[in-house]
Amino acid sequence: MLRHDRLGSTARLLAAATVLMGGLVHLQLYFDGYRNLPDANLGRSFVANGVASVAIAGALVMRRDAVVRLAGIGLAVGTLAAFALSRTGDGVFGLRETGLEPSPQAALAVVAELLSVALLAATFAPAVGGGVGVPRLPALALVAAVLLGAGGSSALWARGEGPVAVAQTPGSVAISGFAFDAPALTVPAGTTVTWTNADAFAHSVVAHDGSFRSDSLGTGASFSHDFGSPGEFTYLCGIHPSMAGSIVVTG
Ligand SMILES: [Cu+2]
Repeated sequence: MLRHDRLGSTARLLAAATVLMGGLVHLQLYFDGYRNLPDANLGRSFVANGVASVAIAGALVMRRDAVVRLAGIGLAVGTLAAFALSRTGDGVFGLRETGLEPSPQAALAVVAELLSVALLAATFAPAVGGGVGVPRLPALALVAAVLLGAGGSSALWARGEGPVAVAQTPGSVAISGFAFDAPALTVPAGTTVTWTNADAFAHSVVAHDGSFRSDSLGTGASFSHDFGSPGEFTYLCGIHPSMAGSIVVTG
């Protein structure tokens, strides 16, 4: 019986760590750039995820109640659903990412949420048990949880590259803060326009008329297109469709 309690407590404390980790990744992404997305609901949802995660992680450490464990499962499942949604169609709240971008945050969060679901679901198995209140032996697990959360988040924050300097030359558009810094650029025919991503997040450049389309541009990457004939060319970011710009080519 005691053994079951310890198993359950350990699973619960490890789940506290993975729930915390998932929340910290969301907060880090928010402060690192997602707060700049035009749709404020995206930033709000990331902050809400972070706050809920910290609260549930704390409750998981202190309480064995089934309702807390169910809340943890609900949060993790909801986060995974939102993650899947952000990879399909129009995405969520103006955010449309691909695969496991941004790296490594996306992969970290997915693993953390999957582990949270698995560990918390396990506490409902009779062979594992829900665990006792605040256990003594798994205090080690608690320390490990805090260290994992703190270490992982500080590593995430430490790796953020500084802003990339982009020279303001004619025919250049810097991408920073989830925006094209020259959203309406006028150039003479024959100009080569170069977009450079100065953001910590991948972006792309996609013409509405299909005349040009970049790959996903990582930090510091650039894309150029020759504008030979006059006209107005509107474009957007293929990853964050709310980012838009236009090039007016004069004759
Ligand atoms: Cu973008």
